[in-house]
Amino acid sequence: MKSKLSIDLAELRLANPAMLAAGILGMTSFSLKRVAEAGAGAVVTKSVGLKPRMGYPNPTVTQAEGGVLNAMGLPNPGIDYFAEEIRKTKSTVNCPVITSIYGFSAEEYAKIGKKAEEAGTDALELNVSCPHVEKVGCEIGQDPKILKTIVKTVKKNVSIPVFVKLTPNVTNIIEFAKTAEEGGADAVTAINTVRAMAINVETKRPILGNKLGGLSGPAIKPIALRCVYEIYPEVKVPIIGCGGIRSWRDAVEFILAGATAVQVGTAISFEGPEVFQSIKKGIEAYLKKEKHGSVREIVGLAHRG
Ligand code: RRO
Repeated sequence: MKSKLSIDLAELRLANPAMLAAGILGMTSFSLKRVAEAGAGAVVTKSVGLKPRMGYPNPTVTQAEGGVLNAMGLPNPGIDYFAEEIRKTKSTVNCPVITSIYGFSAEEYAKIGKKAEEAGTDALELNVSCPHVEKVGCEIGQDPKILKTIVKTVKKNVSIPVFVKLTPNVTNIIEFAKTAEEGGADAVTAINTVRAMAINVETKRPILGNKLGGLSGPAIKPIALRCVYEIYPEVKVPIIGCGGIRSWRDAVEFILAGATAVQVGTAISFEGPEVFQSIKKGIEAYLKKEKHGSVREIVGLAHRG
């Protein structure tokens, strides 16, 4: 039975629209289970590649005004090891499990996607938008031709839904949302972090080990919201809003802008997984107060003339 909070995302049914964003607490089945038990409607893993990868030297994270700057550099144990974590997660959580994947070629994306599918993941989220890793992140998400090839190749090789996480570090994000849809994407996630940096005035050097990183948190919320609002009238596939969401009010803003679901990331570092309960309860109270029958009913309402 459909509840007021439940939503359909591609072929997935989520009990509520607040999902765990990739990159936060998504590396082990233990932490994914913790987030699912806290009330997330779905969980997305940390991005995983074909081979294990160390990531960048420290510092990899620093605070910024209104947010967090990171340059982790895609640290991950590789899909062969991670497949076991996917299996364990699937056997212990009762919400959809989405595996975030990255690769250095279309074939690599497809290979990783197939392995994740075999391990039982419910959907893939293609990370084509890491703002600071050469030849894999934005370089893919900023090139429509490569982006389309990757989405098409993955779609040909798996039968589970494929989401594409878009970068805001482009002039016109609509073009990339449309490209992902043309390639066969079942949903788009908007947005990954905003390319950014911080400098220590005493050492007179960039703070992050990698110098450049990605900004997340409340500081990017208006940018992410604008991206969702711009994409909504241009594509038919559902949009997953991501960027600075930390309260039910933020979540509702994204849904009114056109998001079917939202992802919560940085807020968890500050408030813990309990943030999912307050978002869920807040959306429910909002629907009641505004006399709306369901979340589905308010998707994109901010576009009314
Ligand atoms: O690992 C990272 O440094 C990272 C990734 Br994969 C990403 O997609 N976005 C981000 O801000 N950092």
